[in-house]
Amino acid sequence: MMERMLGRVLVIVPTYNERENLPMIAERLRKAVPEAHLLIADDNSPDGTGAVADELAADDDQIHVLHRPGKQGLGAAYIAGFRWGLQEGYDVLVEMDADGSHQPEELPKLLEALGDGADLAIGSRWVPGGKVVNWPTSREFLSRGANVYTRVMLGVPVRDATAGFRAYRAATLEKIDLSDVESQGYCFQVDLTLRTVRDGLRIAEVPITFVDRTTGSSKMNRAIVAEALWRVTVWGVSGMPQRLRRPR
Ligand SMILES: Nc1nc2c(ncn2[C@@H]2O[C@H](COP(=O)(O)OP(=O)(O)O)[C@@H](O)[C@H]2O)c(=O)[nH]1
Ligand SMILES: [Mg+2]
Repeated sequence: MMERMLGRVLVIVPTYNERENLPMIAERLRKAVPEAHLLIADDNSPDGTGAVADELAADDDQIHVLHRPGKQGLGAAYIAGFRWGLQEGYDVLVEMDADGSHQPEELPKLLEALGDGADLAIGSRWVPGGKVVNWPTSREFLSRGANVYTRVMLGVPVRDATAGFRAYRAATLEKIDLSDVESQGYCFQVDLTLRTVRDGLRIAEVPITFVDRTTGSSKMNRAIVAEALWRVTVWGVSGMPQRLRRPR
């Protein structure tokens, strides 16, 4: 019902070596939000995830696959997915991980927030009601620290700016300029959050329960953390004169 009001929904799932998770997440999504279409953006995973994706798409005309030549990072995969989705005329574009950390059963809450007027709905671990399950303490520490640093440096009024379970209105992605996004790794999420805030668009944070993966392995690494730290620092320092003149 909510989906009908919002128009056509495309859920983009980036994959790199998620062969064992992909059929599970596709099935759960199709059940939880039957109207939504799924776009799998695979970076030519060595484990054959791309072929699994093709099999799923062959059996279901609401499943689509974007084959990318190689591992170019989460940000690049999403940009390609967004471009595909905008070109195909979807009204809502969702970001969701393949490993089950983002529960498709919670997607209706994000779509509701868009229905209530948000331009971007973020599934948030760090607002009241948000939770993480089975995450190692080190990862929780990293995520909380990254979010405190982001808030201090950028002044964005968001508790979970690094979150990767989100729903964008197509109009939001059309307004924020995607052509000059350089973020390759997970700081892509912060990048788009900042652009959304700077364009004066409305962000709603919806509490979610983030469940650590039980199959496959995380692609997070030091280079991804270093890129995020570097870029957030540069954005923060370059935006600071403006923020000092325009106190909130
Ligand atoms: N296409 C693509 N997907 C990626 C890349 N890096 C991570 N992913 C996917 O992004 C999602 C989140 O990655 P994950 O390793 O679970 O990150 P974590 O949850 O922060 O440990 C998963 O679906 C990954 O398969 C990449 O370089 N390219
Ligand atoms: Mg994960």
